[in-house]
Amino acid sequence: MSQALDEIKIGGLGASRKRVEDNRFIRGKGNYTDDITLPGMLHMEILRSPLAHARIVSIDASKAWDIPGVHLVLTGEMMATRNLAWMPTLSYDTQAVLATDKVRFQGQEVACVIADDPYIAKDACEAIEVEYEALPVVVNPEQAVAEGAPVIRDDKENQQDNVIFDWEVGDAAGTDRAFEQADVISKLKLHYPRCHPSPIECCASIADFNRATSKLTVYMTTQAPHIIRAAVALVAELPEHMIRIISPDIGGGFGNKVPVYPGYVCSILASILLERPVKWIEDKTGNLISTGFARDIYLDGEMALRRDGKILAVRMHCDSDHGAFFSDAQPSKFKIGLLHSAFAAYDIPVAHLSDRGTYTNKAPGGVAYRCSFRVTEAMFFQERMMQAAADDLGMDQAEFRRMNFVQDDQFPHRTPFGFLTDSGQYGKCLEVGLKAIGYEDFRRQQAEARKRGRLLGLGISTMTEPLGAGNSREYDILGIKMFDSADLKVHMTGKAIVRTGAKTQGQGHETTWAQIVAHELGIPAEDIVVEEGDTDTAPFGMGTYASRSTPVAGAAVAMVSRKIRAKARKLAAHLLEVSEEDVEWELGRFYIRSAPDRGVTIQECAMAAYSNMPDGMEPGLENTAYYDPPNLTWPFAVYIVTVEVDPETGVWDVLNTVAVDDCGVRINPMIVEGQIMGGLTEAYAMASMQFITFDADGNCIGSNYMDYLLPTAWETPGFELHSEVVTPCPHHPIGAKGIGECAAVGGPAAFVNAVIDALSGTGVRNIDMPLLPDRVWEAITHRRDVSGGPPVRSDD
Ligand code: MCN
Ligand code: CUN
Repeated sequence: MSQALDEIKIGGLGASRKRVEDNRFIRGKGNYTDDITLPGMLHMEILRSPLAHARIVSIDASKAWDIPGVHLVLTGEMMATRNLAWMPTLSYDTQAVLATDKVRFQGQEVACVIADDPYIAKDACEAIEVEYEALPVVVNPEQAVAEGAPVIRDDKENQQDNVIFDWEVGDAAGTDRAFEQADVISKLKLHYPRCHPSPIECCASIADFNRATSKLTVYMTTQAPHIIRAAVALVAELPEHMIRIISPDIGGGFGNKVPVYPGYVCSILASILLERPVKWIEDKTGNLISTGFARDIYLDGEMALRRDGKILAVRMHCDSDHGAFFSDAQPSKFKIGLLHSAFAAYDIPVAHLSDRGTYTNKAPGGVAYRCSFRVTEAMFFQERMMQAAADDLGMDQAEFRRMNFVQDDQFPHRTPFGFLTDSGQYGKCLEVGLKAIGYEDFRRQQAEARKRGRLLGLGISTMTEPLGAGNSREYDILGIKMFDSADLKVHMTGKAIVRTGAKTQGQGHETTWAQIVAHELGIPAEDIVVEEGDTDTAPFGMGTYASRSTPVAGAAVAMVSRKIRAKARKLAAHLLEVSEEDVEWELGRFYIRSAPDRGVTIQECAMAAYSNMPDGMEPGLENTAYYDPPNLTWPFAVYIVTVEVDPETGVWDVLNTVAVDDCGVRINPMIVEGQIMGGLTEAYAMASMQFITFDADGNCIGSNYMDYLLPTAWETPGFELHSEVVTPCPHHPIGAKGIGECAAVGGPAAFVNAVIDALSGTGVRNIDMPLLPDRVWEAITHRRDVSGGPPVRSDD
């Protein structure tokens, strides 16, 4: 006589529940950092370096101090007296907070002014006189390692050149042997240009130090509030319990808001010195010119192939450009992010990968942008290489991938670089994608069109991404293990609040975490409020990036709900006057096994926890779970794009885009689709229009939205999404895998592959992103690759 609730109706697992956070966002009632005004608040602006590399001869701030309304001018010299001129980065490097000796990239922070309003502060910045002595500039890895290159990081005692690291992974000797056996060796060289996450809201902080209570409260746009609290405690030597970091609503993060930036540190010090709240709101140029960039990597690789299409080995070398400071947020053990996740979906016996990281006179790069560390570069190279190899073999693109996939019965599978993948149905995803795009038909149309001089192309890309960093055996940041947490309090009326160590920036956690609790406890999702981002109330967690929230914090939400259910079962047994073993559970209700119509709801159990608990039981119904995942989750996706290229102009239009994503069990299918569409939009932008480049003097080109292009709904093509392949994650409590970045990771190669496919027969193997019409036109007209670095737009 089951009275089980309908999970979808209560907003549980699989419900496309409307995003609860949108209630305030679409009414303009969001609470972003810039919406917050504190009594007595002052405003901070930053003076940035106009030069990319220069010695600082002198800084004279006297005119700035004289401007009425100016309260403080901070320079590197003053920071140094408090040991704050430099700060440690998340990758065991150091980064200048305010320059003392040299400036090392255009836009570097040189001084700060704190004033009554931001306009006075900005004017005062302009009144600061800085004398620079220009130095030779390095703008790419090749220049960085050239004979006689200036040493950018001469501040570091043992740094005699511009090399940050030389990292390798895999089996070099085994790979050499496999290459000797190859029938065909396919080669590919490409550049993944610098991109910028460019969230609509820039970085911001309001530091509020209260001398009377000794408490420092900082409102800020961070994706990882607890990491910031730890960093402030360690760097500024303030007691951790006296620091409260609050991330209010965030207007997009995309990885840009993971690192610690000088603006945060300066606003904190200014507030301590002035004993007043200090607000810093970064402007768009400041954001584009100085905060964490992504990619900027030269990839050079080759694949050893047997004539029948079997891949025997892969060899890859990368030169990655990290800018002036190595400030990647990445697991400490992996110097190249997770670039070695490349080729995880293919059954490749042996491989070797090396990467040399270099300093250049550019803003610190290497931060991930909608990417688990450097997975995007890995998947891009992988799928471009797969296409080139199939072409060299004269094999069908789909067939070549299909035959080399890790097959469904090969899991768990050890990848050539040592990851353990645990589940997937790669072949099935590909079949669904091919059917949806009408593969055979399109190939026929393509051949027909070719006869009439029209260039049609089809690009396939697949990706499997290691999401959910990560199990504490392998993953840490600065030694701190990468688990996450959830805290659940069920009130006496059966309503509840859940808090996690993650921090949503638009992903919809306020909606989806409630759905996990609803699924586990039968409490309707609308009765559960989700709160994140306040270190005084949220349990410790490593924050939201690398699509780790569902795999780690989301798992913790399920686990804490189960702890609550275990206690509720005891309460139910007490209320029903039977022993616990006689109690059965169905969604939202316990009942007596032998008398199913006698039962109590989860809400009745909650009331009993406050009013009628058994003797000896601790009152209340709340708990916390810390979750250390046994492995990463491995979502898989196939993206297929068809295009038409205009041979006269190089302009290309997307005809169709098909996405088949398998992220295991979907908590909220609508939110998952939103994530995929957003990711595909960014993928299209990277492939077609976005790059940030630098001229020979290190001037940043792309520091405004006239040069750095964001696609609007007008330019963005439509996407057809498929959700029929579901391979639950075997170790995640509800079988979910991450999804937040998949389409941005796997998408770019599909667009590029489609354009290259349209040019087949011309001998063109590569055009580097972005595939601007002039580059495509150049490739068509001169029948040559257009690769080897970013396009430089300059006036000469
Ligand atoms: N989800 C689901 N079912 C799954 C997997 C996820 O319903 N099987 C839901 C989640 O519950 C969550 C959303 O989809 O509401 C994304 O979940 P997840 O894949 O766990 O990713 P995170 O929440 O950790 O988000 C991080 C990821 C990253 S790293 C970047 S960068 C990015 C992205 O999310 N930045 C974003 N998507 C973004 N979307 C918006 N709107 N804004 C950003 O800044
Ligand atoms: Cu990788 S950009 Mo997201 O990890 O915040």
